Amino acid sequence: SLFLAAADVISLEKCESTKLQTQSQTTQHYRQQRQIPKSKYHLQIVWRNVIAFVILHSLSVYGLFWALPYAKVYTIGLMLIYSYFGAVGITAGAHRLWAHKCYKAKWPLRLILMFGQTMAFQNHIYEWVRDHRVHHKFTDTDADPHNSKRGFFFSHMGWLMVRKHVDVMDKGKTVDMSDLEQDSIVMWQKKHYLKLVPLLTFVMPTIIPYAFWNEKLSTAFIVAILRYVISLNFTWLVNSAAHIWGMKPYDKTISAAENLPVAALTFGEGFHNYHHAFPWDYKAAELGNYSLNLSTAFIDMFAKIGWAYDMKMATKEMVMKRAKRTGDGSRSEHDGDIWG
Ligand code: ST9
Ligand code: ZN
Ligand code: ZN
Repeated sequence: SLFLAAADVISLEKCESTKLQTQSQTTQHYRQQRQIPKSKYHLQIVWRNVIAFVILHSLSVYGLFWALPYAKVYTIGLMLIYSYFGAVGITAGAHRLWAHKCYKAKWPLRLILMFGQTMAFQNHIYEWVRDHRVHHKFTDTDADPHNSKRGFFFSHMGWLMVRKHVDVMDKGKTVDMSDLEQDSIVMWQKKHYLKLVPLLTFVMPTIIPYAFWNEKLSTAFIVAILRYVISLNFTWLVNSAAHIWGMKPYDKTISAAENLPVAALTFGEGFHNYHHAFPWDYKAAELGNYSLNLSTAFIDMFAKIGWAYDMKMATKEMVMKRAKRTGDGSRSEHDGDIWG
């Protein structure tokens, strides 16, 4: 069925490689298997992923016009709840907690974030974080999984439809992942990901509306797909649009930019120039503007009950100093924030 085809996106190619290889053999084996000389790069399209994304996007267009308008209000409510938890699972979880260690979280919060991150179906936390740390360490080089120098489409979704550049594997090995290996919640999700992801992303949001408020199975299923595809595209905009368009008040030498529309669509992850300048700041923005940064609001809410703690934040002085040294001049000395 469809969701299994979608789950296949992550499973098939990996099964053989993970089972047969040890970590240290991977790159060498990968080259031999595909006959890639050390220096050369061949663009290799992974057709299974292309097909999966074409199907998912086609169903979403159908869903937007012919399923969503006929869906029951509770089904739409569930879609919004799913969007919220999927989003914070990525932003407050995979991104700010696990990839950048911007704050610490007690296990109940990590459990909530892990399930939210699974609902987002953007690879398991371990893989998401590894790719993201490699993106920060080698931004806009061949070792960057979604190198924005290769254009909007590649950095948006094209990178998920081709084999990775060998530099991603080679240089990616220098990234330390031992902190995640010690997080039992992360490792539990990694182990059970292929069962959890279809269940949480597609089966549950199809069955729940059918069982509890008599929604048509097909409507519930298409709405679940639509929710998934919208959240994917919003997320991908951080890698594409926010690496192309916007001001660079903190560092004009990098492609990452302050992109307000993207920030609004991604729970506050579009202040990307700031984020690349201060990746450890838990707000991922200079100011904690809740309306544009629902992820910061989420973390602060859990800080109130002590489940989130040790939040890291750049001081105004640090930010000013950096803006003066490397910024494009768009952050005035009097502003608290370039957006006023
Ligand atoms: C998705 C991810 O959509 C989106 C990430 C977005 C990030 C955005 C960040 C911005 C901030 C946050 C914003 C949030 C906003 C949220 C708002 C929400 C409204 N380092 O990958 P393999 C090695 S996923 C080190 O198979 P291939 C490693 O040994 C969408 N080593 O390479 C690995 O083996 P193992 C759904 C690395 O064969 C081996 O290489 N999922 C690294 O070239 C092979 O790795 C999909 O579509 C590294 N970074 O295949 C799945 N990487 O893992 C798509 C690899 O065993 N993925 N190695 O250790 C695939 O099918 C494949 O990965 C591939 C490449 C075809 C793309
Ligand atoms: Zn970036
Ligand atoms: Zn980041």
